[in-house]
Amino acid sequence: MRNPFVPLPPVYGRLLDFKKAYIVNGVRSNLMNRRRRNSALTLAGPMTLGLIVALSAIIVFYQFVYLPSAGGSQEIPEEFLSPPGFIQVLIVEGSINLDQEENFVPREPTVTLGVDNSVVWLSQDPVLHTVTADPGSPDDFADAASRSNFLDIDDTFTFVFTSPGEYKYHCEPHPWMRGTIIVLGLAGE
Ligand SMILES: [Cu+2]
Repeated sequence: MRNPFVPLPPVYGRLLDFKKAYIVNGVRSNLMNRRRRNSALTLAGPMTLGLIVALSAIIVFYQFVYLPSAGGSQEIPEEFLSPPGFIQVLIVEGSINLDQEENFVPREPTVTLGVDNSVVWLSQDPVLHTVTADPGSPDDFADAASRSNFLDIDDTFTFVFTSPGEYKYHCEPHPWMRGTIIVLGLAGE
């Protein structure tokens, strides 16, 4: 054992100072690393929140500002939405009979936008029937003329067509019952 009262040779003392400095610096750099890591962590929360807010803003802008203005040129004219006239299609009695030629009457009427593009189906049959858009129909018609669009006797279903085209439909429980509405633009195309 070294006698503690004997002073250390100068070289050994310097060596200890070096060790101390090394340890102190090591602790200091560890602390700094931890501080850096902590500040990175405290930033993560607000940055995620900011990202979510920014994404929401973009979605809201796209849906409520960009889309309506992009579709603005295709705004539906008032006379298309509430035309003066309408066409009636009857679902006649006995429509479920396979050998009965008439079910949707008239089977293929032509309507004109702004004139009579409102179509009213009226059931005269005590059997439930549907007016169901064929697959691939435009969304507005497909949504309204759904698979569950059941009509009992004296029930009506009205749909206002707002763009030209051929709209095919059928009866869900009796798929041999088929009809088409031909919608013309004002210019007759
Ligand atoms: Cu039917």
